[in-house]
Amino acid sequence: ISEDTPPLTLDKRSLPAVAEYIKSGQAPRIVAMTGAGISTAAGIPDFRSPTTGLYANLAALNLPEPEAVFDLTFFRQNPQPFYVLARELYPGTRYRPTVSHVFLALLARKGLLHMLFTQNIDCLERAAGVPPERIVEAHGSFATQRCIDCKVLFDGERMRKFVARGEVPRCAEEGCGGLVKPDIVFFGEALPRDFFDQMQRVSEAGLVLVMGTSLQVHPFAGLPDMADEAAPRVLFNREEVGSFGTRADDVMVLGDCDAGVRKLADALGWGQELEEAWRAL
Ligand code: CNA
Repeated sequence: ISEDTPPLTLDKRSLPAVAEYIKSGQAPRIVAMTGAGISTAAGIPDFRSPTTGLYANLAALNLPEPEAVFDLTFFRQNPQPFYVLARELYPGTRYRPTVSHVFLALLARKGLLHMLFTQNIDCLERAAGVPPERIVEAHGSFATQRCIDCKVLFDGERMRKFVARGEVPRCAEEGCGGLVKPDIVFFGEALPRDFFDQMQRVSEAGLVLVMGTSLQVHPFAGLPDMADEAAPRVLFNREEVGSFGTRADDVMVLGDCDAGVRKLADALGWGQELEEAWRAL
């Protein structure tokens, strides 16, 4: 679209116009899609930012390529690098939700969050107070784990101890001894059923917020395109991604996502509430 193309739904392609649209009550169903970029301010590196990214840090582990850490064939041969990462990211250990996470929790508290699709495995959405029934963990989570051979579930408390010690757990079933892996989606593995069951929520959205993702991993990357043409889509990211900029109501807020989210919260008159909720965590 060119600059002269008029928006279909918004008054203008701007953040204040998005705030007005939300305040008017025309967007009661907000669907958010998030990625590693909303957690970098918490201290968890993302995958693809050149020098600070997780892939760059994983170089120290002598992986054939960084993606190998989430590759099942590699995991069978050498599960240790994954467990180094698991120890680092394990929920409830070291990281605190960001302003962006808290904003999503605020949307939920105000009854505006229809669904949040996250690619993250750090569980910071839950920690921020987004109700679990409003979250689709598209790439799985550390909540459960099982043997990669016999698929029998492995006890959560025992798992926590193994991870804390940096040890690789093995299946406790008689005669199995297979490697145990958290139910995090590795490359080539199917996404959780919940993702496909909830996908239709995107087409029901009156507003779509995409935050901190490079939109390079499929099928997640296709979600923003499932939105109705009349539903404005807002991108909070350091860079342009996906098909943003091709629709009449696409608004791009480039830069740090916490900064963009704070601007939206201010325009909504929620600025103070957001800061207080974030500090109270
Ligand atoms: P990615 O491919 O690393 O992309 C991150 C995107 O966020 C990039 O476009 C960055 O420019 C952008 N970005 C980074 N920091 C900020 C910031 N502060 N403000 C605004 N934008 C920022 O990550 P994706 O999530 O898109 O890739 C999908 C993978 C990464 C998923 O499978 C995740 O499981 C996986 N991952 C998750 C975590 C986590 O759980 N926190 C961390 C690292 C990777």
